[in-house]
Amino acid sequence: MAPEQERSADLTSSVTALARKRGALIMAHSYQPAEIQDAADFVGDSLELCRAAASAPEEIIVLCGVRFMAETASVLAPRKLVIHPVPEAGCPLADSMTAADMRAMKAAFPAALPVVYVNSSMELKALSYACCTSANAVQAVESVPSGEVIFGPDRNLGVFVSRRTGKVVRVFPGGCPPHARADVSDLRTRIAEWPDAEVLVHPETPPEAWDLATAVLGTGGMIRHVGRSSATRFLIGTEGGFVHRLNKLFPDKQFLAVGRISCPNMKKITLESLSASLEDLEPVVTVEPTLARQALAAIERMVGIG
Ligand code: CIZ
Repeated sequence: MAPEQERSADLTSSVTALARKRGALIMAHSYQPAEIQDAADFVGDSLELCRAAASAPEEIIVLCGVRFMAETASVLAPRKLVIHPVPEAGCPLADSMTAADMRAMKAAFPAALPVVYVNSSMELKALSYACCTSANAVQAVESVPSGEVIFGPDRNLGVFVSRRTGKVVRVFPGGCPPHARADVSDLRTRIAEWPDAEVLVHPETPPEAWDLATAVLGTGGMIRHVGRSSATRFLIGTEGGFVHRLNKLFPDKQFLAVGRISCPNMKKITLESLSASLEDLEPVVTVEPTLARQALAAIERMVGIG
């Protein structure tokens, strides 16, 4: 084993031993670096992380992802200690729509009920009827008891949802910078190189990428699609870290990340910062209790859908 690999393996063993000593559950988003996914007890998308955080017996959750994920887990599991190892790991998409933007849209479209992507601030969730993830955005919008919906912050996901529901969807023009700038020419090149491959792209990518795809899916949907498919090669148009999860789940199939989609915030947590968090049981995520109460109904709707 190369010295760097040996060091990483030692650190992973000490992180998992420390987690057991503390009675902590390490949860990682599917976009986290490979070594964080390998150290985690549970890896999943936002919806799976929320559900697991709420139902896990552990009192301490160390959430390796971006900040809104840890905040959402903390609202769903208010009696647990939720730790987010690197508080600066935020989400520009979540920051792209403010509460003032939402109030302005509500004033402009008074008959519309808001549905917000989970990649949003707690203030936005508190102003919304329901939250959703890419796994249940279509069902969440369909479940709203109005014919008109405000959708934010992700424009591409909003357009995707509006094409697949019978609702009038008022879409806020925000975006995930790495997904919105996906390199569609790279996608075309890889399709020419692997003509037999199925092409799976995320709905946060631009519609030109959807036009080249076999299916447009969130990461949970991609996993289910690969599990059912007889294809052996897949081009994956979402954050590159996800391919590690696919390789582990489906060792007999081949995956290639396409579109050069890389989220710098998802790469901020390291084995060292995870270890320090377990040692000190910090930094703890807190959400102001009144705000948490106001956001809970929208978050619970999300967890109950799909
Ligand atoms: O829902 C999530 O966790 C995100 C950010 C993407 C996906 O499709 O899993």
